[in-house]
Amino acid sequence: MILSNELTSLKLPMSVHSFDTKGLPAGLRPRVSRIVNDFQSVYGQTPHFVSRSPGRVNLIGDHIDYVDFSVLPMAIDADLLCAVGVLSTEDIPSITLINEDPKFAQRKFDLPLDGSDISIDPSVSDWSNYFKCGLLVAQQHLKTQFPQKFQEAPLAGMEMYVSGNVPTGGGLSSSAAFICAVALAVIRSNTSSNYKVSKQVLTQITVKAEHYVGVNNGGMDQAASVCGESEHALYVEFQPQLKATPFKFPELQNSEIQFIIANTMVVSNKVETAPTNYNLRVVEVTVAANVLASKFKVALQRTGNLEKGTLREFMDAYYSRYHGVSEPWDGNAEDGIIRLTEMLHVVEKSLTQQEGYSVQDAATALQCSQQEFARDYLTNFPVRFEALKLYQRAKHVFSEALRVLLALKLLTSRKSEGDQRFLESFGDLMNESQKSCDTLYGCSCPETDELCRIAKANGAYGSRLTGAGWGGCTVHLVTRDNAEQVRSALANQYYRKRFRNMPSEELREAVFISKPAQGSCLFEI
Ligand code: NG1
Ligand code: MG
Repeated sequence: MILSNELTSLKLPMSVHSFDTKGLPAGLRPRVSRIVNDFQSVYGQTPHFVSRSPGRVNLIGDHIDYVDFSVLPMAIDADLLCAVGVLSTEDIPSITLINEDPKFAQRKFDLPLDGSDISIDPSVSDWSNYFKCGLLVAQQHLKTQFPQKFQEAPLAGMEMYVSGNVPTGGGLSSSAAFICAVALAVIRSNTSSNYKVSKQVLTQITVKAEHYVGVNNGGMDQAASVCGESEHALYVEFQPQLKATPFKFPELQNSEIQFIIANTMVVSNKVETAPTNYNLRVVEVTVAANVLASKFKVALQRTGNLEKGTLREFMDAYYSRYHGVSEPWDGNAEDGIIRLTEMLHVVEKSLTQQEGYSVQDAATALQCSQQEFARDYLTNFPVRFEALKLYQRAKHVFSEALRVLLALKLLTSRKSEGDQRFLESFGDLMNESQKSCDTLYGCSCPETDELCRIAKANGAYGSRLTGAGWGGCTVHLVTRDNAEQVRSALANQYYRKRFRNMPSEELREAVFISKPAQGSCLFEI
């Protein structure tokens, strides 16, 4: 199978035969040989192929992908490899999963013989659930591509050996890396080696995979994991269609831009905390969009990521009604900056700031009963709350979307600026993003704040949480010249203080300099 880029602007052949290894991390070849050997020793035969998908770090733009505003992540070297042996069609189609890390216990199960969907129980937290998510979306893809073959027949069975080095619960998207590698593996196991799947399609089919384990996520992680390019940040747009455009970091005169990733070591289990954290935020921004729509007497299109409408749709509807601009925002940065700035004024003057909205308040604002409100907004995914902070959440979303556009402008029109000016301006945007995540979105934590404080005091230009937050990882903008100074300050003032005897190997995994890496790929063995 070839993972082609035909539908995106990215170039990278994905079959090992025409493999450009330049963009891949130096450590990958030995790891691929090792996983092939490990597969042989546990399954007694050579795997047919190895699929790979990396983790990601988001430079700026958190908690806005699910309302369809653009984000700026990059794939990282840490990744997930799946070595796969495909069972013959005569065998009972079963799946065996073995993970190199013994904390993920071996799993084995049969696939439904009639081609029906495999069941996933989101109330059970188990690594095989993520496998099943990847399998399910790949199966749906195969059913639409080859209905005669897959509509009522089982998928091929697989023996899989998994090896990953993306920290779990660390905000670097180990879940997306696993799901994307699995989806790629399932498609490869059930098609011929010249079947083509584009990166855009692989991203599209994996975007909603985690919904099956109960997380109402957006599409940033999958886009970054699949479409990553070495030396480039990715500008990921979700509307009018999914598009990942690589941008090279500007070259500095005597130095180089680098990013440090530092893990708070506070593990945030997204599935368990979703009712008060992630999914609740999705509800809050959805209610905010509808309250604003009702105040300004506009209708939301409801054609975007969220069934009940997004803040981006509110922006378009408002613009159409009050400025006579019926075309939705097309992603143009200048136009976006004007529209988002106006949205911030709109939020300021029309949403209640203080206590937030009770169910009663929200129902009144939406002119519906409390029961109708609960039915429409609170049932798809479980949530728990006392008050919905509509003002704070909407203000974060519009200001964060604005910062992404300002960051993009800096990346693309830097020539006239000096290096120092660029670093400071980009860093300021990251710092403002952190402040907004903390004070308006409530997704930071004391450990994140501490890492950001230490990094900035020791020369980082910008520091922020990355990904969902509530723990997990932080990202810091540095240059080649001061990277070591910032890294060792973090090591001494955070890790060595809190975890007295942290082995140096673990320290290297907790705080490291990261380069943009290549996205998903497949090695035929
Ligand atoms: P992480 O931190 O990788 O789980 C999550 C969402 C993203 C995005 C960010 C916040 C999943 C799989 N991913 O990322 O879609 O919303 O939070 O920007 O839940
Ligand atoms: Mg995740």
